[in-house]
Amino acid sequence: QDIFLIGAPVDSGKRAQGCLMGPDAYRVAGLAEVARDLGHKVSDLGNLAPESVTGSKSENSAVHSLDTTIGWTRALKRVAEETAPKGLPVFMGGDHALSLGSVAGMAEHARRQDRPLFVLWLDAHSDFHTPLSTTSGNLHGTPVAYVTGREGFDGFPEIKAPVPTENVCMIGLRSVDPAERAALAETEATLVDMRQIDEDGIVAPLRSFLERVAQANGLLHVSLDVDFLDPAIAPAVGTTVPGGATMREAHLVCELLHDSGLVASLDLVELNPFLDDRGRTASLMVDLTASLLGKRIFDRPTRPFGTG
Ligand code: DIR
Ligand code: MN
Ligand code: MN
Ligand code: MN
Repeated sequence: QDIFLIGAPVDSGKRAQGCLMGPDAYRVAGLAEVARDLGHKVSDLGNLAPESVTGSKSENSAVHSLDTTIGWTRALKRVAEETAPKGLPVFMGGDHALSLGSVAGMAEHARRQDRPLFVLWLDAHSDFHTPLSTTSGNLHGTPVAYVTGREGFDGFPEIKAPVPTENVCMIGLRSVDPAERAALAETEATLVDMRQIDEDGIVAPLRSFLERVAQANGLLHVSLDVDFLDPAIAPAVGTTVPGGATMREAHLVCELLHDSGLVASLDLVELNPFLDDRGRTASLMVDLTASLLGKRIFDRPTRPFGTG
């Protein structure tokens, strides 16, 4: 497979800085080499810069860094549209505001292919705020709302084919704000919180989602937020929430994603190397990406997706 590494040092989605160092941390942790060792053809496209935007205003005075975030969204949407027809784009963040652009670009790519886009959101948070509903003013909490076509994203690029909420699956939820909870209740999104994972395991909901993607001949975008993982194994994130996914749950998700053959694009977001402990969070994110790209312990017969 052709893999394109896209450095996206987005740091405008929240106030604490440091995610801008993420792309280089992934490079130092050997992301390209690991993918090459698995037999892929890897090109590192270097780091992207935001388009220049000035004069944007929000009705919500809490919102900050709007110009910069719109500039990033434009740049990332464009590179996603250009890269996706040629292979698998891997967006090395950068905070989760980068997904405003990566998923918007993938939605456009899917529209041009006349295929539906599905989104798997691996995160402690639902990121379903709009610029009007956010109380933190942190736009990293808004990408799912944007790509599903919610109102309030004035100044952002138009999304011609919004992702239907029934095509969204969130796994790992344990921090959902009241306004997000209320808005999500009006949707058809699949919401898998940590309690459901505890009770039923992580495989059942993932497998049924992947089967739906396969049956629809869909393209799957995966957005992996570092805080999906338990902070004990992944400390390098500004928004740690205790009680997250374990090492094996996370690898299993990535292994099943590889077996599905459905992944069209990947975000690696919210890594803040300034908060890391001898690089172990960056290394874990690279290990998980390796599982998603085909690293396995033993070969085993692939259980087919899309056949029920
Ligand atoms: C949080 C953002 N709900 C907010 N969520 C985070 O500020 O609105 N996403 N940290 O990963
Ligand atoms: Mn997030
Ligand atoms: Mn999060
Ligand atoms: Mn919040």
